[in-house]
Amino acid sequence: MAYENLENVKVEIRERVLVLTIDRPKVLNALNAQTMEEIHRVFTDARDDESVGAVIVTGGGEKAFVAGADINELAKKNSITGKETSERGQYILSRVERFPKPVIAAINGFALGGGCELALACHIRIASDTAQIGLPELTLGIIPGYGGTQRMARLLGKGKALELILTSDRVKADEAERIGLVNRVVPLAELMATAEAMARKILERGPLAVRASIEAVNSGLDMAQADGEFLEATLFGLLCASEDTKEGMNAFLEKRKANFQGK
Ligand code: CO8
Repeated sequence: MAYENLENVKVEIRERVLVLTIDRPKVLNALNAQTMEEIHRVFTDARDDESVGAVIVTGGGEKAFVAGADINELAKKNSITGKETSERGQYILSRVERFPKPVIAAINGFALGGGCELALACHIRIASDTAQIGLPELTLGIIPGYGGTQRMARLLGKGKALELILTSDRVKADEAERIGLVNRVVPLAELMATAEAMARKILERGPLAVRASIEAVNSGLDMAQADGEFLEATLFGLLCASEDTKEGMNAFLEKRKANFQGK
């Protein structure tokens, strides 16, 4: 059975939108190893779950999305276990990034360290006006270890990413929107409704095209542009053979709403 034996995260599916709540509010939803594995299990189950078309990731409680990796566990790492933990987290967050259905981070407070890295792995980030986002790892004498050095630089550019990493400064929501770290800022009370509305808008699009777009953007960023364009054309060609594409075109020509089946 899917989504079973979860202690540190909560799962709720509302009409094809799965809301994944990281739920350890006493420690501001810090990501211990068990929580990371539970996140991995939810995404693994949701990948094959046809009743799920989109995922929203958020934090339990009033204050935090996720305030980082659990420092109680980090304090015990040596060079071997530290590297292993970093690699495991990178793997789990790359599964989030490459998830074939849209993943929206609803950032409801502190998104720090590993929490910021989790948000960076999501496809779209919506923040509440109470959010504070940053990579404070250097204050602990470590560096971001869940892909943050790579994703932050790709999202913001090298200069801004290095500024935020080296200073460990937290940015408030309006600044995060200005620099492109989040897509949109809304009042806290409107956060989940805004994330859900965006998920529902994407659910109206052709699901195969949604999947192909995520793949083209993710894989393309790791390629030379000409190779990325080759991938784009190949995915475009594949979609032209799908029933969804025929339905999308016919619906337009017949002046009706498309009824996509994901085929
Ligand atoms: N880990 C463990 N416990 C935490 C964490 C955390 N990351 N963040 C907060 N807590 C705990 C606090 O210890 C506190 O517990 P208690 O009530 O028992 O004292 C409780 O949560 C509430 O926190 P505060 O009292 O500190 O709340 P404040 O509102 O005063 O402050 C802050 C909120 C500013 C968010 C503050 O809690 C803070 O600075 N937290 C740590 C933020 C941080 O440094 N995050 C980065 C962690 S390192 C990381 O994420 C590395 C990722 C890559 C790992 C690679 C694998 C090897």
